[in-house]
Amino acid sequence: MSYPFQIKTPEEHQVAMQKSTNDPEGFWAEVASSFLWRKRWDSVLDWNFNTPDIKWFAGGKLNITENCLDRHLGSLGNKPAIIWEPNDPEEHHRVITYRDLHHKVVQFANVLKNNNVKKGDRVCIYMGMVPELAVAVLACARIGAIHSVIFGGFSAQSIADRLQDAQAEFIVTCDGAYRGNKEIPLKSVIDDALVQCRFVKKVIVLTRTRIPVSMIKGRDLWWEDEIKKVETMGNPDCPAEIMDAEDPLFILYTSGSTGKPKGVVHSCGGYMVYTTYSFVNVFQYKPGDIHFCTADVGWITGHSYIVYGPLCAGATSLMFEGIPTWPDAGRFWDVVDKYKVNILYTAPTAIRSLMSYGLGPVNTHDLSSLKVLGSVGEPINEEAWQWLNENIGKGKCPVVDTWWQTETGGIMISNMAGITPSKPSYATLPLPGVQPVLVDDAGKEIEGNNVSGNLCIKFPWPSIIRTTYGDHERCRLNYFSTYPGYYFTGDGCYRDEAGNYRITGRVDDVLNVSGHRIGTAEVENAINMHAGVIESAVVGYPHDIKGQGIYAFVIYSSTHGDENLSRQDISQTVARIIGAIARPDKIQFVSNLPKTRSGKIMRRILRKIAEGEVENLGDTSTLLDPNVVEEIKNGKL
Ligand code: 7RM
Repeated sequence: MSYPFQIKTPEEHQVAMQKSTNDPEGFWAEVASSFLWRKRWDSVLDWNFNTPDIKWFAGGKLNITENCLDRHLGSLGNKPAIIWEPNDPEEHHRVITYRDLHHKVVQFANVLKNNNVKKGDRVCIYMGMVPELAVAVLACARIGAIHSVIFGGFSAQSIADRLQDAQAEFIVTCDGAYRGNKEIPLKSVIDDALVQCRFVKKVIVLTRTRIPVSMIKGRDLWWEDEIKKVETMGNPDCPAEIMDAEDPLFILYTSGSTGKPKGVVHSCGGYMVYTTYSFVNVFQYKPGDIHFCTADVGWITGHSYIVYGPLCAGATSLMFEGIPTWPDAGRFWDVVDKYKVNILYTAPTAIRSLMSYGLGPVNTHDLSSLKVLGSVGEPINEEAWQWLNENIGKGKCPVVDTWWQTETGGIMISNMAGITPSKPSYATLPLPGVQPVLVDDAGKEIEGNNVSGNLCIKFPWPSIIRTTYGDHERCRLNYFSTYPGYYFTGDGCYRDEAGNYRITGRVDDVLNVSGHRIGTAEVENAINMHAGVIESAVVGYPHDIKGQGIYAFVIYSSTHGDENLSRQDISQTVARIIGAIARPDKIQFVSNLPKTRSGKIMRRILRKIAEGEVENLGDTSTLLDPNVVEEIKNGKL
């Protein structure tokens, strides 16, 4: 596999940057030409950010799985597509070649068809990090069904909300999942969700942990039995459904500033082109390299840089079922050593957590295969950046700090490994075809360097969000109306003297906890479900490992009784309603919340208090009752 669009020198980078701004359509048409299209597009780009209405490669026809699988069979059939490392290092790993993967995807696509899944139907996938998760994703794409992967850490209630929003009638899950020393009963969580979702017709269950499950007659089916059925049917093929470039490929739910997660919709053509382009260029993937992205496929990073980007590029993608700290804090380095990993793409929170174990677990492994290190999910602090660079990369591996979002589909701002310079704590420069701008609160573009502002993008790129599922107006309001004419990211940003971008964090009510996006309103809603809670306000505060921690101020009805038990009850409620990832780190009981005369909670003040900044609270003149603040300050945890 060669990549005609791979940038190999700083000069080629210059050329690409210029061409992509002067002639974006010509630029992307050229990139797109090296993919497999059943019919070439009629027009490269039609767009209007106001409605918004964005079409890339309109009239083009393709199937992304033919690009990920079929077109590689000739040259890469026997090459590993997925290497799977199980949670338990004692269990056998698996190597799945492109031929194997093609076969499995075709088989499972036929299983879906046998169960009456049709093009455009929504299929919810709630599985652990097993190869069959990638198979299920690709099988949906094969037949044109829209997958909605839900991270295995979400609760039954979160699943039910997402099933309802997408009206998903089909589910693919596992009996259970292994994560470190824990076993998660996935099917049982699904069963709880389905009490509220009677419209679900079929649940296909893969065996992984053999934890006991309840299988409901007529609804629940074993993956293995369904595969046997298609095997006896004889026809091993499943021709790829020919999709329009703009047909939806998947929905992925993500948190915003409201209480309800949004179903971000990505389309087939543009997403394919952009994830592959960014994968090959940012990581400088070379044929034969082993790419290890430590994310879960339940997040966008896993969609784009474990499954679609690498597979479209004919790469070898390493999929890891476990966690960085089990059975010990050397697990990542063990995996790197075992498979001679060349590219390691991980998150600052994982790095910070591993840093705290010292160099013992690092130095007992051979990391000399590493060529490129990558970071994603949240700002990487300079200390973590240096640690990664020195102790993991031994000063020889470029570190790419990749800024992007669920909504952007692929990496937007990042250095390119070995091609453009890095700068610790800076994502640095936009990729070719990406046009970032900083705007002030009035929506006016801030020109020049050494400036800060709200990060917007002023021109479409192929994998931009197309809509929020079932509610296009919400997409417009969320991303395209704050600063008319621009896509607004929700992030604050600084641009240095050389034009490098440094993302400073969210400017809306979205938290980033261990690289996971969580809306403060979502957590508040969950806390308020608890019977004893009258009102709550949630803010983020700096956390050494998680990046941000969740701080909840709660007005509680019965202040008698054990406060710690009440805290645990509230925490349990949040885990039930959202999932364990949203459990508050701190819960402070208060008798009042700081409000303006019009009744709005002054989060700015709470944020300051949670950060430990109790002296300088800024302007408090609009406060209804200043005494409230004093009380909260005195009770700070
Ligand atoms: C890929 C992903 C998106 C939010 C985004 C930022 C933050 C992500 C970086 C970063 C600083 C980075 N998608 N973010 N990457 N901040 N530097 N390199 O994380 O939708 O889950 O989150 O994450 O705030 O808006 S996401």
